[in-house]
Amino acid sequence: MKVAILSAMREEITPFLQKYPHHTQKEIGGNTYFLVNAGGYELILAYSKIGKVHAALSASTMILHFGAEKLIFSGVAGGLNPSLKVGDLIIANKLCQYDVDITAFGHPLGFIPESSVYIEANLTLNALAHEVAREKGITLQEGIIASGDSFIANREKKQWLIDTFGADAVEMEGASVANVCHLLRVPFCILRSISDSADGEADVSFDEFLESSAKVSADFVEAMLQKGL
Ligand code: OS5
Repeated sequence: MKVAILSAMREEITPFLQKYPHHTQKEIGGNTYFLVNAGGYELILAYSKIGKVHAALSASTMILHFGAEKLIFSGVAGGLNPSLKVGDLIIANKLCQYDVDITAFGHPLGFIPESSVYIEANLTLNALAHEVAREKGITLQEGIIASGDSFIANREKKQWLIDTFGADAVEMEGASVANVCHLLRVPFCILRSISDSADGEADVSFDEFLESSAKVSADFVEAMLQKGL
């Protein structure tokens, strides 16, 4: 089975490249795609660069060019729900683009005609993630992830995301990947480990915990692969 593992930043995909050092690589559209056969899977690994446009291009390339049949996003996020601390894991049950605004036409924030505010993740992959978490004694929270093209480092914006979208975590790519996968009918799972709390100290926390939280997420994805997608 061809499985895509996508991250946004080099630091988020590096733990996978360390796990699977014997890869070949191909450049498309300014990104490098790393191809590896491991554990009975044909893995396609990449980091997209930051933001929704980059992530959508990479997800599309992984599916339409490389033929990925399932996609897992692995990386870090800002925690909005106070129960999420640095290093904790969250999988999205649904995702929204908080920066879509055509409210001038009477639509709710985040809504796009012929689409919807929220895109739902794949129940089977999420159930597998919960099963892995249970077996390994890892706490895995499921919740709403809000995506937009801003690094949130502000208490008021954080509260707005919670109040407006019921969001538990914030990042800059997940909802665009979810949209691509939904439209191309590829089951996906968005997994993130918390690097910061999207507040006034977020930049410092992010720099400190990017690497360690990225590894938490990557280790969990590896366990999902071992369990069997
Ligand atoms: O990919 C972006 C979203 N990620 C999740 C995330 C997040 N998103 C929104 N708000 C938060 N509070 C979040 N916490 C975690 C992480 C990433 C955030 S943008 C980080 C940019 C860091 C950076 N900028 N320049 N460099 C690093 C140095 C550099 C220079 C050249 C080439 C590469 C890096």
